[in-house]
Amino acid sequence: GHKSFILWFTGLSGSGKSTLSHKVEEKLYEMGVHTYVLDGDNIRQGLNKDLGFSEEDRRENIRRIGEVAKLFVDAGVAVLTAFISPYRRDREFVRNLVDKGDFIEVYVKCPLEVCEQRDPKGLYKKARAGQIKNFTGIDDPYEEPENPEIIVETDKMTVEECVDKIVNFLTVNGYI
Ligand code: GGZ
Repeated sequence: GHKSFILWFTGLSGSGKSTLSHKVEEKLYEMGVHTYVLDGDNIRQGLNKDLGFSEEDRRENIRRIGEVAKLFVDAGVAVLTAFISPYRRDREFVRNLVDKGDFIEVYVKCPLEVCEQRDPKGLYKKARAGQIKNFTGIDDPYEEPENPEIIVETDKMTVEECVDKIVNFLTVNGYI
């Protein structure tokens, strides 16, 4: 058996949160861990489609995701979340929703310049052109985690190295 927990990925758009959460999920699945990934595709298109990107809406986005993640933990599922979650106090709110140790913050660290070069959806370009307002890192804040359980630097490490660091943390600390 295994403990259920929230693996909370936070970082800029294009930092690699979605990629890493799905790769870690694959590894956990192979190890027999029951997992679920919450990301923009299944949350911002559904439950949270009434929310935008103001500070208030981002807060409400993260609050609802936290409450849903908590339900998964109650159901015994290891939940992985991939949201920018730019505000420290919103991430701390979720941390405090669950038992101590059940919230594992993963800072997906990558310089803005690198995220902007990747620009997989062309959103940074639009933000620079003023076609998207309040874009995180351009004209909206990102508050770096102060004490994340895990930091992965996606401009310096391969995807495989990042995944191994996360899975190793879970193993060494008895989560899996
Ligand atoms: C940041 C935005 C914005 C603005 C649309 N700011 O790269 P993506 O496309 O797939 O990831 C981004 C996603 C961010 O949604 P989150 O729910 O993760 O944000 S938060 O945690 O702050 O609530 C980006 C896209 O939505 N996107 N407009 N203004 N990202």
